[in-house]
Amino acid sequence: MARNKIALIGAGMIGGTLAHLVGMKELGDVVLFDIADGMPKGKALDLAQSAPVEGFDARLKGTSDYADIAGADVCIVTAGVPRKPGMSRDDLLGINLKVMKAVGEGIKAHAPNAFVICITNPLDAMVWALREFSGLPANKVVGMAGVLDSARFRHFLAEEFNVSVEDVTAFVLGGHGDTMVPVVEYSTVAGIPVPDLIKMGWSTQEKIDAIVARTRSGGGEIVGLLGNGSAYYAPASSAIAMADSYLKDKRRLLPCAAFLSGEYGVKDLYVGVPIVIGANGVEKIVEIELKGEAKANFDVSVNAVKELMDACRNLDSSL
Ligand code: TXD
Repeated sequence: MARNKIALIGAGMIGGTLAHLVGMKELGDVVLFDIADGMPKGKALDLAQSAPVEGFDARLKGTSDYADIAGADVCIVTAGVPRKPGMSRDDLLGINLKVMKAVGEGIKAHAPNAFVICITNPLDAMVWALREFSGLPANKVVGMAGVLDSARFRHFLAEEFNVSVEDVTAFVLGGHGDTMVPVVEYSTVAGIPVPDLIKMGWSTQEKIDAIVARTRSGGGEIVGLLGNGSAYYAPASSAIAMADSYLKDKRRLLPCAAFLSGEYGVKDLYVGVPIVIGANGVEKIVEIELKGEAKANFDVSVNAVKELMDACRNLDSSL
């Protein structure tokens, strides 16, 4: 059986880390695509030379030619530019929207059967635009944010409870921005909901509230500390978990930005919700009951995503 082929569109910090993980986990052969000329080739060569030491077999190719992604089983998109000082959100939106157009057309022409995972920010708008430009079915195009935001929440909760991260499950839903919704009621330690753990004296409401706030600004905290660029290890791991579930038909239930057609009362938008990922891509959108504050916060988050999409439509009349 031939190996899977994984195309990484954007060979920057996350792209390079993705390639490393694909190799180490022997998920398949890798194509690192970037508009920068030598850089993807250099990264591919460097990673290929780690293979004899680590003991993995994978072909790694760097390229600036979309023809090289032909027949990819999975495409993970990180292409774009980050926000620089003096740049408004709309400036960034305009630039990355053009990037999504080029990437969507490249995928449509060369890898129309791929499962596509978008990571580029602003995530919920970019994954929507990428699906529009690629014309792929909505079950084959998803956005990565929820797995990362939930991993941040899980890490902080595990530290607070002094238990293994393995036993902490948590959900962060909604858009990938300041309005994201960490859902405390559905977050557990080995099935014991966090509100019960508060009652059991494991923590206090104030401490959990502080963890929720820290989760929401988790990306910004890292940007501030790095001083240059944004997080890349945990984002790459998160996208790999999604690709792995697709390639191995694991049917994992993961929070991802998925196209909603009426679920959660939302239509024609990408929003972070729990989904099942299997061999057909998005196998199921899971509608959990959101109550009280979580529901109100989710609605605020959906409105923030809508505003971003309106801004995209104003920038590109074909959308
Ligand atoms: O949760 C999430 N979704 C995120 C999103 C978490 C962390 C970071 N998130 C976003 O991912 C971040 O705001 C960026 O939009 C992307 C990629 O982050 P990364 O840290 O990898 O950015 P880099 O290192 O700048 O890499 C981007 C690469 C760079 O090498 C450019 O040359 C390339 O994208 N690029 C392109 N490649 C292909 N085609 C086009 N048009 C193109 N334009 C730029």
